[in-house]
Amino acid sequence: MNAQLTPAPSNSDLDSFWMPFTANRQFKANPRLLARAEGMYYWTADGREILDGVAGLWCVNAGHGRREITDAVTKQLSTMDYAPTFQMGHPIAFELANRLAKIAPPGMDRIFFTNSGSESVDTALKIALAYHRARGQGQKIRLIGREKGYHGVGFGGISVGGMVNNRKMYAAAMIPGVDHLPHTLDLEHNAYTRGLPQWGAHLANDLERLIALHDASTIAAVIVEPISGSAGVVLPPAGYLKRLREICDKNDILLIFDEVITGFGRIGKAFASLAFDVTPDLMTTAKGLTNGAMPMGAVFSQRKIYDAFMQGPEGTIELFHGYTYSAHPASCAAALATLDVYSKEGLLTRAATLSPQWENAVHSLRGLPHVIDIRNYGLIGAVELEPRTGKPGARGFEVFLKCFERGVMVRQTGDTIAMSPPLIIEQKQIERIVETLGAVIRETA
Ligand code: PXG
Repeated sequence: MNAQLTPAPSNSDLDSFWMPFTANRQFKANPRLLARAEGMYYWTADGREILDGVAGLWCVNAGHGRREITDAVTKQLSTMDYAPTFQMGHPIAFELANRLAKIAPPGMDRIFFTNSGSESVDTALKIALAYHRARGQGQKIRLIGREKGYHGVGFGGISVGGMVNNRKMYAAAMIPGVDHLPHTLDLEHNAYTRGLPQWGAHLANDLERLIALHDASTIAAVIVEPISGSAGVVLPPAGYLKRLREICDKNDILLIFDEVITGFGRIGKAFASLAFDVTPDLMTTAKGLTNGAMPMGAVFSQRKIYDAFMQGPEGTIELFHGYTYSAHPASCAAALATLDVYSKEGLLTRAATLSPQWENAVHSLRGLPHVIDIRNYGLIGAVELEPRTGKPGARGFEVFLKCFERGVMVRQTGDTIAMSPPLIIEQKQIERIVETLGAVIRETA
């Protein structure tokens, strides 16, 4: 095994890469280098096997090293490496959009391609503003996000997002006219809920308060993650998303679901909107779209929104927006092959089948030292630890590190440990993740 691996760089070789969302100095003093991946596992540069409890970064839903995807990308690159999609087109871009339309929530069959979740979010926000303007409602300019929301790192995304560290440095450049709903995490009422909390649907009514404050005529859209991932897994109380939908409908406000994490089978249906039976107007996706193998995102739009743009003279560009790599041929090939794998192996619904086992496994950690909450839905799980006094995040980081040293990769946000394994996971691997995490929590002061 070792022979196939790229040699690990020495510590001085690590200086030039300014790493994203990473404590660079701490990491470079004690690097964790992944060099190979297959199925449910990574191997480190020094040949250690690591069970992937997070699907890379919530994206490798069909497991690593899928030959079908690699082959499709290789074939596409050797047939046509790149083609523009501005005033030009290439067949598999249209094929992919048609395929996605078939699995989309009802009516969401107009699809705009991007390269990431962040770009999908900024695209959706722009479409929302432009949509109202196209209908002569150009005064609808406000965007409503939510506390603890994560919508990527573009200026639009951080403005509607609600993660303080992602916002405070850039406060001067936040887009104007944004307000936030309260988040729905409430340990006092909902700690250790299995699946959706029953308490808290009324928190959606805060949208009515914001409407009373700003007036519906100034509000373009509300954006929420159906389940927040980055904030440490925050679930929507039962009925909450439906209530948001009703209030938006009543007030001609677009509802945007950010499904970058929940899309492509993570919670047991193709999309959370299908699982929760609430259809948004716009839906942002990325990650699982290509199984993480190529960068790509997609914004799904209700046809009525697309149609609102298709007015006026036919030679007019209807939306002044797009990326050089929108619908990149290699990404389209990766996505088509990914959809084939999902469909052949039933992966878009497998999380629903595994969910009861997963739920029991993660909730078995209840009662361990410092554990203050456990949350789960589909194949998402989170264990929240009590922060050490004056050192928020320290206990969480230690647990993450020790799990990695014992061959299990989990994700840490503050003092919450989040898990979202590839959807191909087997019972034995579920047990190994939870046993390792449990053992580590037991011995972490
Ligand atoms: N929206 C949501 C809901 C996301 O979860 C993005 C947008 C941005 O996607 P890109 O592709 O631009 O990164 C995300 C990304 C974590 C973690 O640890 C989550 C994400 C990214 C990195 C880490 O929870 N989500």
